[in-house]
Amino acid sequence: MPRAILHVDMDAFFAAVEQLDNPSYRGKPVIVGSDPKGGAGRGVVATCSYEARKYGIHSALPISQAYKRCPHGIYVRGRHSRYSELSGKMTSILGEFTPLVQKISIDEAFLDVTASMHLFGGALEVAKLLKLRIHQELHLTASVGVAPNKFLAKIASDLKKPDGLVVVKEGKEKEFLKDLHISRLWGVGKKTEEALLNRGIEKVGQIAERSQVELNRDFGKHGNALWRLSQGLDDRPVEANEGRKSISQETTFDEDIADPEKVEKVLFRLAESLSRTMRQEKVKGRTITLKIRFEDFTTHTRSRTFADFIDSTQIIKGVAISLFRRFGELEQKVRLVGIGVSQLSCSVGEQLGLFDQEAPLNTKLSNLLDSLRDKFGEGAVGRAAMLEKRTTKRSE
Ligand code: TTP
Ligand code: MG
Repeated sequence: MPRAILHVDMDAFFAAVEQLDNPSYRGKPVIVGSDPKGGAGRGVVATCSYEARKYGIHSALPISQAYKRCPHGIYVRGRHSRYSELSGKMTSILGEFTPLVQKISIDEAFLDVTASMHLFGGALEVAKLLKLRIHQELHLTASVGVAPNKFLAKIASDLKKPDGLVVVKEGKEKEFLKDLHISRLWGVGKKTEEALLNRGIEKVGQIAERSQVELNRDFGKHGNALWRLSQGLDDRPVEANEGRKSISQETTFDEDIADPEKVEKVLFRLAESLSRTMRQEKVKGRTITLKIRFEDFTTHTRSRTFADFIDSTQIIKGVAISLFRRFGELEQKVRLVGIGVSQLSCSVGEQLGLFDQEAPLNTKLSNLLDSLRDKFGEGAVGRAAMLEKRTTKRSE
């Protein structure tokens, strides 16, 4: 049975949010990124409004270049927590159309509406309705692609931005792709693009005309993939990622512990390790929960929820310790402690890297420690409290 896949992508997302929250920015070139410092600033553009794109400004352009091209633009720094908040609202709206929602970045997601579309009158109707809901409820616009698979839906959503809606009908895949530039093919990087151009192949249709054997000969293991994409074939499923609700780590002590300081040291280590896993898996969460089990097996949890999504070691550690201290004097020995983070959000993946220069010291430090551990092993580095722990151990 043919599938009905939607790809939804918000338009100029960060910049559109800035225009939403600051009415005086509307209709004007708004550039979100690092401080241009009158043209001398370092760092890059995260994104910009469509008004700014007319000046040749785009994501990843050095901010100094952007300033040269449009000195009168409105330059703003990113407000990630606000973007995450709206991203979460977008996900909630999408989830009302199907449980099969795969969020792939802060502002885009795939939906498989094959089973649910009939409730709404078809895939196109779902697309129209969800665009309308996003507009009415978030006061933002999204572009949507509707197609029999993810690959085509993703290309389709990009074709008529902003506020676009493009449908690729089953059976029309090759026709749809024929005149598109090869750079639109997912997975065609600079090298493959160059190799294709060297052979005079510029349009997707020209790949489709070649035989599989020929493509395999010229492009090795990429040959098959190229051929399949040029035919509009892609059978990857939409993998709902909303299933995961929390991430946690816990430790059961070898011997029950009476000393609160020792418990706190273990919480510190758990916070280090949990937050590191979160950064690796690119998840952040809003609720931090401390779990504690006493020697008689009674188990308690205490939580704190934030407005922002977080993965910072320092925050997770600080909250876990303060939740632990709320238990006051320990009347029983502690058997187990754990830290969990829930209300998870999908992260923006690599894109966040563009904010590195602006990243708070904490994030930079966490990332640095992560990479040192990757290189030299878990024991290679530690923060002061951990060193203190080692010293204590040695003197024991
Ligand atoms: P995109 O969807 O790629 O871009 P966009 O929504 O700003 O514009 P478009 O209408 O073309 O979809 O990315 C979503 C957000 O992710 C974007 O608003 C800012 C952030 N981002 C970065 O921080 N750096 C980047 O290089 C890119 C591409 C995006
Ligand atoms: Mg977008």
